[in-house]
Amino acid sequence: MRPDHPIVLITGASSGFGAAMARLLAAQGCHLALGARRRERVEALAEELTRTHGVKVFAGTVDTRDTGSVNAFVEAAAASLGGLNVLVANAGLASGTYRLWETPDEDLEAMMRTNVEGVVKTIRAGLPHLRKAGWGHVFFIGSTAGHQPYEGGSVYCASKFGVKAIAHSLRLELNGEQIRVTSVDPGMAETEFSDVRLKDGDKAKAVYQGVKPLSANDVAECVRWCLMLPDHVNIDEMLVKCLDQASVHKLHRRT
Ligand code: NDP
Ligand code: 8X3
Repeated sequence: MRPDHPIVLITGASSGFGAAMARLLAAQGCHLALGARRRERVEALAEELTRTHGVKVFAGTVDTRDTGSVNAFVEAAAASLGGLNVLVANAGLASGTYRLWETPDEDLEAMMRTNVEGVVKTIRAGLPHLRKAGWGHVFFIGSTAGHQPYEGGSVYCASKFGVKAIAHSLRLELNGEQIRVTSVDPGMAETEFSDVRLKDGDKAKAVYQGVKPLSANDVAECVRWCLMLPDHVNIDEMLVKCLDQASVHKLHRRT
């Protein structure tokens, strides 16, 4: 049975979806392990959530591209919190909007190493703790980019198609165990995502001009809902877009 206070590990908790999930799940009584490279941000969030919700929060630095860093973070989190029930492999990024033939190695490697390798490393390190607990839930954060490719997104889309494949394989591999596997796949959401991708605040703002995009909290709510369902119910994939986004290529912009 789902514990009354599940212990949830979230990567990429310094911003956007990860920070919003931490806030929403703390309000539900979940204990949390929060990781990202920007330590001061996760520490400040941990302090806020311990104070406001009285839950246990472990905050640590993790670079999900690095096996040693991931293993150390996961083991320290499990030791500090007394185990783990839920993994949210959220850390990820898009870097640039290059056509394939223009893509620099640096951006190619950043996306594939974080979005694909980092997700595998996080789940590989965390799964033994879910098995030991006897009840678990693994969340992938995919994207509409893992359903429909677009120009200037070949590598990012490939990474999110990769996330989809990994989620499907893991669900098959875990069949028969009390560990659910869900991929929450959002469309455009206003976080730091476009600042990171475009490295230009004005261009990042323009992405959302005239549109009401998803918020980080909307996506966090999807995770919360999937987590709180009865034990025998597994949401495999949740494709969620704002109403203004009918597809990757069709957006309603108010002028
Ligand atoms: P943000 O840029 O706001 O957050 C990204 C988070 O990932 C940050 O906390 C960042 O922390 C962390 N991160 C990045 N690289 C690493 C790394 N190597 N090691 C550890 N943490 C890392 O973006 P979002 O919240 O929007 O993105 C979260 C996830 O959602 C990503 O996987 C993204 O691809 C996906 N997504 C986003 C959508 C959107 O439109 N916003 C839509 C669909 C999916 P730090 O820099 O401190 O390490
Ligand atoms: C982020 C959504 O449309 O920028 O995954 O690829 S999109």
